[in-house]
Amino acid sequence: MSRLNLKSLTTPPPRLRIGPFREDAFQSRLRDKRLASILGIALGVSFSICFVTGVLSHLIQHPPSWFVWPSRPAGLYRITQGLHIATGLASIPLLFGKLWTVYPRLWTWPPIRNLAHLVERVALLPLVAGSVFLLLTGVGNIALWYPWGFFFPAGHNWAAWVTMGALIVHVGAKASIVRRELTGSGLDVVDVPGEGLTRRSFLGVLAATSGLITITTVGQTFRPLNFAAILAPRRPDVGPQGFPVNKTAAGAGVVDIARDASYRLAVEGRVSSPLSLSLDDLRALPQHEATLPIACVEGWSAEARWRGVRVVDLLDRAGAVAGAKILVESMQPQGLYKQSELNPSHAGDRDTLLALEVNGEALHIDHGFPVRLIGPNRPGVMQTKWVDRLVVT
Ligand SMILES: Nc1nc2c(c(=O)[nH]1)N[C@H]1C(S)=C(S)[C@@H](COP(=O)(O)O)O[C@H]1N2
Ligand SMILES: [Mo]
Repeated sequence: MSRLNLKSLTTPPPRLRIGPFREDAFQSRLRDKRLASILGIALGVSFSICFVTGVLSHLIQHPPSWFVWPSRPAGLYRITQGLHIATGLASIPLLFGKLWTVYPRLWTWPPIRNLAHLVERVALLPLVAGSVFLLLTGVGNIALWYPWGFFFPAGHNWAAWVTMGALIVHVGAKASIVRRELTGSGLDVVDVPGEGLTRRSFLGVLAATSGLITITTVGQTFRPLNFAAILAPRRPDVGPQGFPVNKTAAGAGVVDIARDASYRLAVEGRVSSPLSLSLDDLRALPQHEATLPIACVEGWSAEARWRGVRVVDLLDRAGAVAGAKILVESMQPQGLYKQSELNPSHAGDRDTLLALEVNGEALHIDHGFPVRLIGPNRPGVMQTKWVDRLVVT
């Protein structure tokens, strides 16, 4: 093929050589395959950790029949969800850097070379849109800011599967380029000669930005960095009785019923002798203490010393069928989180309590007075407050 022909195949016709199609439209020497490969690997790792921990959190809250989340180790969910939020936040600068590096390639000529190229390019739409959507809605959610009309967990989960599908196509299409770019000289960031920011500095700025975001937020769950958590939406040590509240008693509409002296805890369903216990009855039962964290899905966690009645003791007393699932219901009249489920592992754990006290005081009403559920290795959203009924199912 003559030089002329080759040129006419890889550049647009003259009348289209405008805007981003101009030959000199993108001049930065930074936008090369090597930088794109390094950022691609970093994002691949952070997105994968974020995806696996996110799917895990979803399975724990909506368990299909084949999935059983154990009650031990007690702090495992605190770690997996901490990682979910931390990797998501750290991905933000990396994604911006990656999009800046590769977007000139949107204007390559010819737009479509063959079927594989078409598939690869079509997959970019869900990949880029999905990634931006996931990081934006994630940040919105941890800031309790919902400027959208859909239910966050469902939309976020659905987008994650689409994005990861597109990511697999993308990795398949780019694997050989990445291998070529990064083998031989390994991961060493050799710079192309010329002026302006070097590749090494550009990566350094992105890494530093990700690191700064991590250091100023991860203290919301990682205690040693608590002092630096200036960007965390929640301070784990700020709130009544020294830890945060997501849903207040007023917000849940339970202020009056929670304080009503005629309070009774019912234990019913598949039991031989249903129970109806007043607060004094509960206080008269054997009390047990456990130090357990509230690990909110939004990424903050706070440990406290809880004291109350073991759920397993109440189930024994009521003669509940063995190995059953337990529905934990609150007095809250409506809302998605007014009840939660205890699988047999959680129901049978000796540290799963109906707590009456925290850190040596009666529960604050915003922490669930008169009675709240607290158990090891559960998402915060399943630590139901203002409990008035256990149903053995
Ligand atoms: N009844 C009820 N219990 C609830 C909630 C709720 O909205 N209603 N929110 C949950 C969430 S999302 C969290 S993180 C924890 C927070 O507990 P705390 O306010 O004691 O820190 O309570 C959980 N228990
Ligand atoms: Mo939560």
